[in-house]
Amino acid sequence: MKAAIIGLPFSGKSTLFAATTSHRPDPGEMTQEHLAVVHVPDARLDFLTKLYNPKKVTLATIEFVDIPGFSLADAQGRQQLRKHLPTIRNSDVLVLVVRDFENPSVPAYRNRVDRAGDLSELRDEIIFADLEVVTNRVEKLEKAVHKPSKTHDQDKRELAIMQACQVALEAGKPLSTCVHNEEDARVLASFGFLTEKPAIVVYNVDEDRAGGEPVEAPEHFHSAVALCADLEAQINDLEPADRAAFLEDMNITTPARDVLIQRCFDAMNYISFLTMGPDEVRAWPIQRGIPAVEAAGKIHSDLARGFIRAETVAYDDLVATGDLKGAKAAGKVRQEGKTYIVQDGDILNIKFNV
Ligand SMILES: Nc1nc2c(ncn2[C@@H]2O[C@H](COP(=O)(O)OP(=O)(O)OP(=O)(O)O)[C@@H](O)[C@H]2O)c(=O)[nH]1
Ligand SMILES: [Mg+2]
Repeated sequence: MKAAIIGLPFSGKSTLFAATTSHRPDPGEMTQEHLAVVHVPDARLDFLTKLYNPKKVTLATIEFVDIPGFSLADAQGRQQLRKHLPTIRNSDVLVLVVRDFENPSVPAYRNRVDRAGDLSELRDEIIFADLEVVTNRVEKLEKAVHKPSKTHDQDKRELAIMQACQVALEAGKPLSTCVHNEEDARVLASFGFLTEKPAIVVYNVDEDRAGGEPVEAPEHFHSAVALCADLEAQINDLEPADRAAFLEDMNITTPARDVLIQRCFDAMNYISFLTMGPDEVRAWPIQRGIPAVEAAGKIHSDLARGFIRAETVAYDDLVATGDLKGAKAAGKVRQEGKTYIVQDGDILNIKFNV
């Protein structure tokens, strides 16, 4: 999973990126994109590790990419956004950082701190970026359907879909509202439209509000959160043993890093299944709702091809019964077939034959 951190200039994107990934871009590289991979914390693996003392423990990962700020006040700034569109289109989830802190030494965008105004400006620009692509496509398809061609029927259907997209965007609605069936999803998929991606808003607040105030997700956003990126980055720089005391002092229950990772997971509708054994204990991120055979395919295509059954135990049942032997004795180990919908925390042992 790849998450793009985007926003207006000086909203604190690189600071949030540092708080999340422990990677601080050099001051001289502020106009470049930065990429870092973080491990998704999963306390369940600790228990499994104690049971098996495996050679390897593998956590799920998320890639974060820090996109330089773009001003929407002039053509040059908007050009700046265009430059980074391919990376943003290639991401799965968007993290919009909105400034909500006073800091006289850092000029605020348009010289005022206005989180609602900034967010709506940002949102409009994202919608506009998609609208440009959709409009181009509509124009091309309108010409194409007037000529005989092998793809005529397909072009006509795509045109209808794209026209509906155009209407939605012009009304300020994201393209996520335009996906009603598999064909819509397939037609839109190759464009990497920004407004089809789940998006999270991070309000970057002053230090005295670092404890996080409840914030409602604005319409069409998956969720919103308030945090102080600057403080979180400083805490993240501390030795792990010293962090807890600081977090408590600042009334922060969960560090920004963990909050952001969890939000991205939730926005993508991801869960994790687990595998365990003496070689490796591992968390596997999957989309909620996928069947066991597809989950097996994430491990290796052979496991999907030769799938026989998934020996399954829920993590909580394993903990309650002590270990796999205990779980078996208590009748908690189930034999599930190809279509079984994998649940968060399921520990799977795929039986297969190729
Ligand atoms: N007071 C305060 N200052 C912050 C906070 N977050 C970031 N800053 C400061 O704001 C300045 C800009 O932060 P960056 O993280 O570089 O902002 P950015 O959004 O990456 O900026 P661009 O990439 O240039 O658009 C830095 O001097 C930060 O120290 C915050 O939560 N509170
Ligand atoms: Mg930056």
